[in-house]
Amino acid sequence: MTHAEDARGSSELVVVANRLPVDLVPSDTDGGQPEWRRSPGGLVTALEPTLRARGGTWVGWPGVADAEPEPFDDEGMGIRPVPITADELAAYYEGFANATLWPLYHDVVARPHFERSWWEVYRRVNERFADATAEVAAQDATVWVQDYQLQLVPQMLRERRPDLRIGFFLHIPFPPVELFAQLPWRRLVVEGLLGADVVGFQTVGSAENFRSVAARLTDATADDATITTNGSSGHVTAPDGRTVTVGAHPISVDSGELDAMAREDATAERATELRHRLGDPRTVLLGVDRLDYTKGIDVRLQAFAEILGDGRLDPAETVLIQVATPSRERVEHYAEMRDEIELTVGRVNGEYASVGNPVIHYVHQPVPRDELVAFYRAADVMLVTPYRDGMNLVAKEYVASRADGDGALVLSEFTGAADELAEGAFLVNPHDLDAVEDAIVEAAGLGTEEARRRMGAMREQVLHRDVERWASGFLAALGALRAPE
Ligand code: GDG
Repeated sequence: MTHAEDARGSSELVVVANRLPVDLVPSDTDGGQPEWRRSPGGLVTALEPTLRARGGTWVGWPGVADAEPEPFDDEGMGIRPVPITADELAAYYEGFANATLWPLYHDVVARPHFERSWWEVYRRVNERFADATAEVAAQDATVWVQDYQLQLVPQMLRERRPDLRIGFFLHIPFPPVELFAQLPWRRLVVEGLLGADVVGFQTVGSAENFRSVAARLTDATADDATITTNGSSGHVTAPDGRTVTVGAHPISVDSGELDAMAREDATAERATELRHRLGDPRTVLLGVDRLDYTKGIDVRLQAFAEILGDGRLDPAETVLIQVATPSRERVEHYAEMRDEIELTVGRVNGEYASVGNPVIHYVHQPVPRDELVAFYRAADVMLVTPYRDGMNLVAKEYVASRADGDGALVLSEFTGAADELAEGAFLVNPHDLDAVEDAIVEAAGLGTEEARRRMGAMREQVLHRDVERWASGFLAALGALRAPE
């Protein structure tokens, strides 16, 4: 018996993610104890109730380097921290995850760095997550591993605990073989994923890419089943003869809660007040993103500038709010991009704004969630223009927040969300600046009836397919729950 088998735990359901649903926050006072603080997010909202109901455990990093907090029970949900040192974070997280995999998986929109030393640390940290999971999982338990930081965990876990049902979900796109093949450790990554029983992706396209990559780069074979977002999956026979189910499970948002928040009088009042503060313009355009080069913030700023320059929208009657939340500031690509975006904002305002009336309001700070919902409600046109995005929750949050049935969405066709929102959104190719400009102008001039028709179609999708349904659909594919109706 190995040590891991010896130390078998009692959790029937284990979620493994880079971050825990709680953050360890250093104390304000000298010598005080650090405290745990809840970190909100869709994944947490969707999984917490199921974990609590089943006495499950969440395995993840507590959010601070070099800390080794003890495991604890959070109202029926186990919390199992995985410690990571500052040096490991630089190599595993900022390096391999965010400067190698992130750009590679997003169509190489920035050049990925391939660093041998980062790979070694990525492997070591994945092993630590697998060890921690093997310790807490009960006999025959279900384990659900999340995202690109932990792609080696399924296989490592299977070696330690062959009794487990293992699922993996990738939140970002899975690239076509022509790009994925650049990765020096490509075979090891795919074999890592094939350790799972179910591998889930945001879109049919990513699931298909994975099946062909597995067949081309490993000894696995793929069947010729058709994958759909309505529940049909394909299969890959792994090199060890196991069947791995590969499917599309598009993630979503807590639509009901956003809809309810948007309906509150306080939200409507804040939205009106916000428009008033902006000078009661005719059209408010909005972008909300982590400041990331994949999000195409530069595209929409450039499109907006040209539209004003061509006189297609009047700078005296049009305002763009761009919320660009600070993100990954220690990764080189991000610092460069921030400078470029801020330069463009300054330039466009210099050219088209009058004193006291900027045409672009740029916010480089996190906005509280209720304020964000008021922004969504205040915006006539939402701009979501990534070069590539796994899903893009902002698009779905905007739709869920339009309880009034108004508003228009300009959406890049290279987001996962475009697969579901094609009927109501203005779909654009973000590389085609003329097309982006046309879509923005058309969306801004949309008549009420057509706006309501389009928004109605999108709301039907988003309110029905919420994040709860996503989680239960994936767990059902894994055999851990009954399929949702
Ligand atoms: C990855 C994939 C996939 C942003 N600024 C503020 C704020 N946000 C919230 C948004 C939204 C979330 O952050 C961003 O989610 P996205 O889906 O748009 O993008 P990523 O962060 O890149 O997420 C993506 C997702 O994983 C889930 O699978 O959809 O494709 O890249 O919820 O609202 N929230 C608040 N203030 C802000 O300033 N409160």
